Amino acid sequence: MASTRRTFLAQAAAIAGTLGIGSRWNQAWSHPANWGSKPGPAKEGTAVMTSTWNHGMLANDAGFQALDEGGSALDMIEAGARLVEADAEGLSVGIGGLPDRDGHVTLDACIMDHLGDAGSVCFVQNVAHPISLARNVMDRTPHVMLAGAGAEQYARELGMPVTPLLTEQARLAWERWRETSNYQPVINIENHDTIGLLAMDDQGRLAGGCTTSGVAYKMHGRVGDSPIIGAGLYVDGAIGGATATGLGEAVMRTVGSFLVVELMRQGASAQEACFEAVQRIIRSMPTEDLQVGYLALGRDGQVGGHAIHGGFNYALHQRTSADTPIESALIDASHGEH
Ligand code: SD4
Repeated sequence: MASTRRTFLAQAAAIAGTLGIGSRWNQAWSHPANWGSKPGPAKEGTAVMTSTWNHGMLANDAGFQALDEGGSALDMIEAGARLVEADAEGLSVGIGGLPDRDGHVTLDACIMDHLGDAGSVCFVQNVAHPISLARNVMDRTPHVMLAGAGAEQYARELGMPVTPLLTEQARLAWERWRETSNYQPVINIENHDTIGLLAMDDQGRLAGGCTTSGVAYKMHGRVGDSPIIGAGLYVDGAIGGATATGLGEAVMRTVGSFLVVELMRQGASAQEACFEAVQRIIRSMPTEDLQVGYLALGRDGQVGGHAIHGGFNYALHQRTSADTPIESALIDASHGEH
């Protein structure tokens, strides 16, 4: 890659200051009048990419590489997601993802651009790169979403490899789980199933994507928030984008990513909007045993993230002008730590 890169690992408090986030949100969410104006226009040449969890660092690297090779924000998203989907060691997302309770790896993914175009696949098996399948649904079909066998059939028609995705490591983990068969999804930094990605390219075009193997040991046929436009992902080119990770049922019930973007439209910062969307969940259901984290990118390049509980982080790569190197950070967005 042409740019030199400086990598910082930082705690939220330190980094939030340098990124200009996290100062007013804790009062502001309940006082919309205090919110600032909605995101201003992007500055030319200031690309940003942010992705959930530790694997977001490598995804963002791949995204910036795609950008350097002449790609758009959509290409950044697809490249970042594909990298994580291809990682057979990680027990989440794409190859190596943990199966459902019957031992089937079933994947969900979606992608959306600044024009509001969107593509999605859900409950798809044997396709290692559901993000690319979702992009093909967006680019080449009259539909937004394909499910299950139909999505797999479309992958075959496109000439994509169709092959079983259950690795030996994931099969052994499933065998161990079957000794108790206790469905209790624990979602935190060490243990999650998804990557959500948001990017803005140097022309200020926004895009987002989300790809997952879904919560481990779910019922066969269960689909979470990740492929649902408005729940696991939403992008409005004039305002910003948002993505979710965590227990999809809570995100779907509150249409979380759409909510985050609509709050930004009303003037909330990316950080304030994520905070308020988390409060909606806390106010509407018991949350002791469930985790949800939101990540948002405003059209002005500001990034925010917030979660119900500790143990949520995201990676942020940004270039402040066309000539500056990419700065990379891994940000702890745990509840109460901003
Ligand atoms: C789902 N939202 O299927 C996904 C799971 C997830 O980290 O994000 N896990 O509900």
